[in-house]
Amino acid sequence: MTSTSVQAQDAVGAPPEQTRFKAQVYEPVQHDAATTQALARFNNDRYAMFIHWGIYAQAGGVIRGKRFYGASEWLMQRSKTPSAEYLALAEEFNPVDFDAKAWIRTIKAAGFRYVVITAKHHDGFAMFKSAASKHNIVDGTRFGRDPLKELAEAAKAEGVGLGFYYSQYQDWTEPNGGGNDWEFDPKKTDFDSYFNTKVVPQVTELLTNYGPLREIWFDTPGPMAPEYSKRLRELVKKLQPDCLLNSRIGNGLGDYSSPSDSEVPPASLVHGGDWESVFTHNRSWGYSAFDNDFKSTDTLIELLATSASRGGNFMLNMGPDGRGRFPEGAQSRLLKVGDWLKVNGESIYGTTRSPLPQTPWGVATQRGKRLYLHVLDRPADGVIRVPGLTEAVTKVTLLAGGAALPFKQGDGLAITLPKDATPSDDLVIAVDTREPVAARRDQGAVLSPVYGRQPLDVADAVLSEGVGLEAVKTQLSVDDTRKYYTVVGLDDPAKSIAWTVQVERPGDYHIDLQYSATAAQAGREGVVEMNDQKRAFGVVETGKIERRKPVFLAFQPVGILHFDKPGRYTVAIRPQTAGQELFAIRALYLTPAN
Ligand code: FHN
Repeated sequence: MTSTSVQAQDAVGAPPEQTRFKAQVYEPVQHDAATTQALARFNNDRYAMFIHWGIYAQAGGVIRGKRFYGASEWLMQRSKTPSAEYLALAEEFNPVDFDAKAWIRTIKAAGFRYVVITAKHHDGFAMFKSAASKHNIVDGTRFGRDPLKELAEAAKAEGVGLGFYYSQYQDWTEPNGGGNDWEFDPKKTDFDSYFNTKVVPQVTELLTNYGPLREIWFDTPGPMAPEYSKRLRELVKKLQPDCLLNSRIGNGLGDYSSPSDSEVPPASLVHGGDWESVFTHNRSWGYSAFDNDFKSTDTLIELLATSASRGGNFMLNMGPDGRGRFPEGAQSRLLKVGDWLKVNGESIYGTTRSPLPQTPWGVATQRGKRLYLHVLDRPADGVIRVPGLTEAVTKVTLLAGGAALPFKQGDGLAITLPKDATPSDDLVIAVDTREPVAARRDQGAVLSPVYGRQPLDVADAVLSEGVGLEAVKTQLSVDDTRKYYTVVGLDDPAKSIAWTVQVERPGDYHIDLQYSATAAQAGREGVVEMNDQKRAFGVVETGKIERRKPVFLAFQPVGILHFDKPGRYTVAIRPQTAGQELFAIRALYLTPAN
């Protein structure tokens, strides 16, 4: 039995009022030979498309004339629609514009290396021919074809990897499935029967009828008992030993980790291991008729580069509409990322995580003796600095066009960007060295006055004894259910959280604190300190943190720190007195104040 992977701190199944979760750390895990080989290919790929497509696309987030904002694939649950009414969508669903070959052409042109599509989501409707349930696209719609079969053939012909998403616990149109408490009595649910008569047969069909699969992407295991995760793992590995399992199979039995939705794990929590971040493109996984808020090309490239710089994959979602079309606003932006990858793809595919600490200009990826600098924030003075890079540099080139760039090397590396460098997107610089650049991630975030506000995330802080890191599962804004990190136990002057920073040159920096605080914490006092400089502050109440309600985070100015010479410093926060937890801090920001 192979060793298992890390736990996914997925909040599904947790009590609804729970907002704090153990922060997930990503560690290397031993696997059997087939899984190890499959993970090597997985890590080489780095970039995938996630597709959420089901009869919910027919509704597009609207039912009985009412709009439901956010994730449109949750329409049935959010509207508490009875199964019979919801399944009537299948009678209308007829994706006449679906063209698997066109989808795969777009996927390939956009630079994706594999695609994972929903075979069965929480609504229980199978997007493939299934003998286990008549609620499937072949037997239950006018369309009458198996799109997963057509997609599998098209993907194979073009060398694109294929995986399937499968909701193994939630099934809202099955009395014995999980999650439908508006129609069925949870106390009368016979999950074992559901698992044996639907989940096992359908997962078997998926692993038998569609050729080799890269992964089965399970989701929301909720309270599902370990025996079921174990049986699913054994079933998948028996039928396709090199088919990977994500951590949302539940009970620590995945081969790689799926972080929370819309999260790239903080670099300091990644000590190795395999993971794949997942993001919506707008704010819904399924097609939404009224959400066209698609992330920009620059944002997508930044998410891809940042994921790769931390040693993980980036899987970006597409929600095709009820006719089987990719929304134009999504497709056009993806194709521009594909154009960027045609020029800069070597800085993503097959790379390993950055050996550098946090830098204000962007992120890095590595491949042996070549370091790729992804310049996401252009410096005002046109010089990219990498302090402490002492490995002998032999060549510095701009990937786009291949021009050699002037550079100086002393106790670090300084590269001068061309004046006419393209104004947008991620500029990638290749730095060739005699020896691979050694890891120096914990040397402290680089602080430079040529950039604006620079964040020190609490996830990257060194925590004193008795202080722990937690993930806060809440809503950072109306539709943004991302989590953020904070600390627990910061309640005594003997305890602190601290960051090391590398200051390039002398100067003043303004301090701001980003945090939430309850009424009980209001009035608590803390201090930001660096050497003999101490900047006191008082905590203000921002409100309770609740699971599905937008949380207000204070952004509080505290004062100015003066760094009198280049070098490494420690910036710390500690309570002034013992008592309540000081606050739920998310980040400390330093902004040049000269
Ligand atoms: O509930 C699902 C959701 O609909 C979507 O499929 C996401 C994708 O990661 N997974 C669950 C929420 O985390």
